[in-house]
Amino acid sequence: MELEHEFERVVAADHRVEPRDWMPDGYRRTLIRQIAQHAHSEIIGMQPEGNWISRAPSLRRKAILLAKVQDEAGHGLYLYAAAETLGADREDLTAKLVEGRQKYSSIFNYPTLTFADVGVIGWLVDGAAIVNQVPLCRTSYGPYARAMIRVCKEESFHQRQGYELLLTMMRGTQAQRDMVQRSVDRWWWPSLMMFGPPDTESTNTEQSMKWRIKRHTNDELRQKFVDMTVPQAEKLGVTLPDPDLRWNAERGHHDFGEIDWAEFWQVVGGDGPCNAQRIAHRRKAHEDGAWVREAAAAYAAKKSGEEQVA
Ligand code: BYC
Repeated sequence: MELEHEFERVVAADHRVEPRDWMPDGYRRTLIRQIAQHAHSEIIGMQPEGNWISRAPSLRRKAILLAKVQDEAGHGLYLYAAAETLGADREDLTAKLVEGRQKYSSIFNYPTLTFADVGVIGWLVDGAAIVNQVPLCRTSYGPYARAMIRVCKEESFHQRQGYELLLTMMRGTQAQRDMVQRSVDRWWWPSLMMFGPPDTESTNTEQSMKWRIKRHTNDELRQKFVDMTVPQAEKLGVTLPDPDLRWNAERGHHDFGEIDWAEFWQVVGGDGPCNAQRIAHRRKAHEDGAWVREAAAAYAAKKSGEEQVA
């Protein structure tokens, strides 16, 4: 009872819960679920853009893209480390991912068909990620909140590189402008789905808000993203593919059309355009890396043996 009161006091005072503190089992389970899903998203998220590294149109674009994809690997690693502070086992999390027992963001199950998709992922996907993740810098669990600070700084660079790439293409030929518009048409709705199901169908939001793991609901963040993105689209000169999108002066927000939730649940359920390919690729990379893990473990064992002798 006393431990529970202390936990509630820490959360209510907006202080951070730390790894050695007592916490309810449900709080620990929810955090492991969300942080693991977040880590898996970063790691699987390397694939759609990684597809274009060898075909980037210039050395500069290739260097930028390589740096961005490497950042994503780094984000995945901080997040797996944060999950480990809760007692999760890294090997077990990877096994759950490749066996389809843990989720990753729906957005990474869509294909990258043209180089414009690299720009649109930066602009819309990283833009959505920032809106979702900036409030997570104030999430109640200390290691997750601290990881988010660095992640958000890097995401901000990712978002700008995407927007800058699109501005360059929009100043180019008509074919380039058409390529950008088609890419926006394909990524707009899946980007809105990144924020999760509507609040009325979100099973975890209420409890996660009470524990201050989540600081805003899915619909609040989705609305913020739409409001932020509309003027950026205007400046860029692209049309967002939603005939119902318009400013509502009464609400002080943009209204937007109905999201295809059947498509969302289909993709989350494993049946999106690229789910099988993404998981097969991840499984192969994990198997191909077995020798590195074995060598690292053998080296660590040898070192600790040497230390004990000394
Ligand atoms: N995709 O109760 P709800 C990046 C699941 S990576 C798949 O609202 P919650 C980047 C949800 O897990 C950014 N599944 O859940 C990387 C739950 O199922 P379970 C990734 C989804 O957790 C590379 C069920 O639906 N960001 O930026 O309260 C390149 C009901 O949902 C999705 C994060 O992971 C989805 N979109 O809220 C470029 C942020 N949405 O687990 C960029 C951290 C929902 O009960 N995560 N589900 O079986 C979060 O903020 C929250 O977990 C969510 C969902 C807002 C995503």
